[in-house]
Amino acid sequence: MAETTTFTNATQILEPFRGVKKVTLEEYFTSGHRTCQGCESALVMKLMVKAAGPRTIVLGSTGCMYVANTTYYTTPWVVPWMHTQLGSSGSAALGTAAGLKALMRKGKMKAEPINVIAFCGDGGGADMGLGAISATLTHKEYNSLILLYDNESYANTDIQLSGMTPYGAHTTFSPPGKAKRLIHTRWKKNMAGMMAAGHTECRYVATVCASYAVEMMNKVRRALTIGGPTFIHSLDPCPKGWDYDPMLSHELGELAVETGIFPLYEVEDGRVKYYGKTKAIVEGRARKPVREYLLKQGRFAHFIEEDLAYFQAKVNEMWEKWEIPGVVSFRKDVKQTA
Ligand SMILES: Cc1ncc(C[n+]2csc(CCOP(=O)(O)OP(=O)(O)O)c2C)c(N)n1
Ligand code: SF4
Ligand SMILES: [Mg+2]
Repeated sequence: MAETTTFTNATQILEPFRGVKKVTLEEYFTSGHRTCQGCESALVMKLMVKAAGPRTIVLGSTGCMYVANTTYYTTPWVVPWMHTQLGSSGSAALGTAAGLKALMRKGKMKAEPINVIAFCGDGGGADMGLGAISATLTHKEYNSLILLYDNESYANTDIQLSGMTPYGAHTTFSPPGKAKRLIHTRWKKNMAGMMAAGHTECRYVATVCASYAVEMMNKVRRALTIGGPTFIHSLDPCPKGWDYDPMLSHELGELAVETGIFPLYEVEDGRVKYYGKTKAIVEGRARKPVREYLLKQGRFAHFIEEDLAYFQAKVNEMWEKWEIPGVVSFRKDVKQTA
């Protein structure tokens, strides 16, 4: 029987990669998947587990990153991987982290820090599994990372709209028609801001985009080493659901950031830090017009000038009116604070 050891919240030591040449060569998500050409979510899986390294358990809720990645006899996962129910990434992360800790405490396995990462799609994470993720983020005694890969639809079941689908987008649940041009008129949830604002003991929340691969991997490394439960929201262009040429995936990720639609930031111990192109925007660089991003995608092909203007005004509001631009939408009541 293994030795009994007191096991606290120790984490692995994963230093940030100082540039692309310093990134490790080993891959833990390799060939054998069947995602679409240009699928950014697949790239996110690859980068996520590359950053985490071999002593990692990955748990994945139902969705493209489960179904396309685990067709019988072909799996790209090199590390241990487990499927969990669509709304259960939070429960799976917490249960696995707690189980490992208990086994180590009882001496039934070697005491060592093992990364626990649970990923979920926007449907599984921001809609169905929100409660379980929220609970996990309050359990500071267990180390885990929940990574929400956001392709902005229930993609695996043929592109139904989710609470993360952008305003006005054409999905199979919101086809534009003659009588009604826009079926989906809800604004997208602010997941990372919500997680950071509502879980004050969660030490690390970040937004990432795989178009900025090294930065993305370094945010994963920070999330895995700070201790306790952490959350990352990744925006992933999806050629099938967003309806564009797969070669544009990287460019669309950049445009989402450069237009200010998807801000890149991290909240560490309650402190907000913008990074990359978002930091430049905060420091005064002009945002690109949202039309440069929207009109490259077939899901917005039915937009008229009025729709583009509404979308632009909402993004402007996020940058010009929010208490913490791009992060926290509350505003102080001027009368009370004056
Ligand atoms: C409880 C439950 N309801 C419905 C389904 C059917 N289903 C499987 S994958 C999926 C889409 C999930 O969307 P998302 O989480 O955004 O992941 P994506 O497919 O976009 O990668 C749905 C609805 C299911 N597996 N379980
Ligand atoms: S539908 Fe989108 S998320 Fe799913 S495998 Fe294809 S590109 Fe990836
Ligand atoms: Mg999705």
